[in-house]
Amino acid sequence: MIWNEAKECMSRDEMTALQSARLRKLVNYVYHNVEFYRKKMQNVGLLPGDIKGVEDITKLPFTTKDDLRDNYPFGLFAVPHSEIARVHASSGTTGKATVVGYTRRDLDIWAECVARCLSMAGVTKDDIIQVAYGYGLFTGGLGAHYGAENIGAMVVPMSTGNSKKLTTMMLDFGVTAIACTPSYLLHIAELLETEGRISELKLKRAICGAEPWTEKMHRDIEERLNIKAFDIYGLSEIMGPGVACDCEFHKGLHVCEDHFYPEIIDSATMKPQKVGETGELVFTTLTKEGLPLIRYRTKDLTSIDYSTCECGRTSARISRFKGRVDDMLIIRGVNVFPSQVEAALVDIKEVTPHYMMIVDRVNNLDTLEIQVEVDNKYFSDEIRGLEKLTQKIAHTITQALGLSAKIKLVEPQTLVRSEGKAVHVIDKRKLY
Ligand code: DLL
Repeated sequence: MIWNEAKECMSRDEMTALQSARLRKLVNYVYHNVEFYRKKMQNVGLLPGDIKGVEDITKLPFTTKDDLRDNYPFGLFAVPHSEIARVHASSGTTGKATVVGYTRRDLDIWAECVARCLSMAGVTKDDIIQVAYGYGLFTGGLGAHYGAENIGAMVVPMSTGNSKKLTTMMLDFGVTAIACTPSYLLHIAELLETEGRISELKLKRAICGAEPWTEKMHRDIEERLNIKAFDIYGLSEIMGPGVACDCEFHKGLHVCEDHFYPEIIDSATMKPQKVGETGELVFTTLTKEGLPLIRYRTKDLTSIDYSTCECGRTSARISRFKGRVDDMLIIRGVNVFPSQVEAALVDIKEVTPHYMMIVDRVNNLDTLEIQVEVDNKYFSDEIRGLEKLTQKIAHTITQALGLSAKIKLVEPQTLVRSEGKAVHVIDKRKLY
């Protein structure tokens, strides 16, 4: 059974009418409850009544990650703290986290959207599902967890970090579904191959997302584990996982359009792209109460297709992601901006502003090395000085990024100087 046929198989006209009604309500809501939006609208002489439907959406201002950062932590919330049931957070562009808040109703809708996505992937109440996204401030773990519970599946809340335990339980419990990042699943596949235990698996499907992956990687996961893999997309600002997911036909990810209105824009001109053309994905949250966002620029590059899918769903589909507009890296599922490293290093007086981040993937696990130029004297000093400084930088970086990195101190003038835009990242991960 499809989880929510009524909402996923509407005609385009019905969907547009629903979205328009919800948009009108939303604009009125943010105008009266979020000073940031009221001011933005007033600045361009816009009143809530000017927005009659989705055809007017381009009159509304955009929202960016910087807006969230500038209003850190709760400045864009539309309800008092007493109405917020939970917060999550992800990296901001300069080290400050992007904090997102949910009312009780937001959490229910989130669980429903994730449930829809998991159903698209064929998960039912008969499944035993391991959730191996991180639990905590990251939206992946709890987001997938409540979606799976909503379906009635038996949930094993693994989180990340203990692969041996994960594979043992996978085999002992007869786990039939797993939700985790695609790179982590390949790592799990390798472990099971090494142990020669693939044939004992009961695993049938995986719901993977939170980072970019290719068709080739998708096929590789399916073949090595003898399962079906599905692509789930989302971002914390909009909700978390469950904004979109692909079905068994894998012809794009179905967007939960009754809750999130998608647009594709040209990020240079900020004008809408033609249907089918690649551009930056922009979302307006149509039903969120805690942190409603208007025209939020995701920076993710994709295209959109409104035709009915072979599965029967009529919801708009976005294509597998083609990259990002900005320099955000996703390392072991954690969003990292080079500017965060820069901000962290500025506070350490012993280092120069020259650094290089080297990202790689070893045994399907992401690695991050940060090379930092330090004064020559540290190299002439006894070795203890160098070690102490390395530890100090490593600690600062872990605090700043929420991710550990290998720190390598190098002598002045070691790192290549760029003549144009400074290059601070070498990403050796091959997305194959
Ligand atoms: O990654 C939410 C999530 C958790 C999605 C678990 C799917 C599964 P953030 O940490 O805010 O939220 O990161 C959002 O991750 O803007 C994309 O650049 C990237 N991303 C997420 N899913 C996919 C995907 C979660 N399926 C950012 N394919 C987004 C490619 C993805 N990129």
